[in-house]
Amino acid sequence: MSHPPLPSSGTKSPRVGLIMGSQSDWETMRHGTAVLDALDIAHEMRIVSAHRTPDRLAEYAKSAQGRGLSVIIAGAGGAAHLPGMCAAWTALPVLGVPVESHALKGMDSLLSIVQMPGGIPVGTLAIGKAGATNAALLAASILALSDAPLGERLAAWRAKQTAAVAQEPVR
Ligand code: RP5
Repeated sequence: MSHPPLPSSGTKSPRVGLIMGSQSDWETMRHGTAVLDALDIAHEMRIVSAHRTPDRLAEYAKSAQGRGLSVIIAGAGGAAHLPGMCAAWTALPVLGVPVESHALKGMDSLLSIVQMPGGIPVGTLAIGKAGATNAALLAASILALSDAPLGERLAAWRAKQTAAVAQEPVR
């Protein structure tokens, strides 16, 4: 089965694949995209549901490495098996972002993602915006191991963040 071209940042080949289980996850996962954009990391985004589009997931994950991706960020909520099933289909690093759910405030998502049985790892981040942000930063750190210019951009991003922290609180 073939898919239409994936949306990616710019014209460069995507190095990070950012997938989410539903359009409703975008509000969380957009924070990861923002960081990848800020660090000029080419990435693609796609809605891939482990249970609603299982064939799409298998095809996406199995083809990821061959298409040049180095890291996959997978965000999902509720019974969030997307990151784990993605990791089952690829040896690429998979970073899981638990999306905050309505029923259980994301605890269900967190435990679904973090409690992978030994043998198939998923690097699990925090629930929600912080997790999406940190997944992108962690992807950047992984890529920077073999990309010195990216390492410099990441260092500059962190230095800017440090400089933005005031010495005293505003009263
Ligand atoms: C999961 O179910 C998605 O990752 C999403 O977080 C959650 C709810 O999906 P929708 O019912 O909003 O499509 O598969």
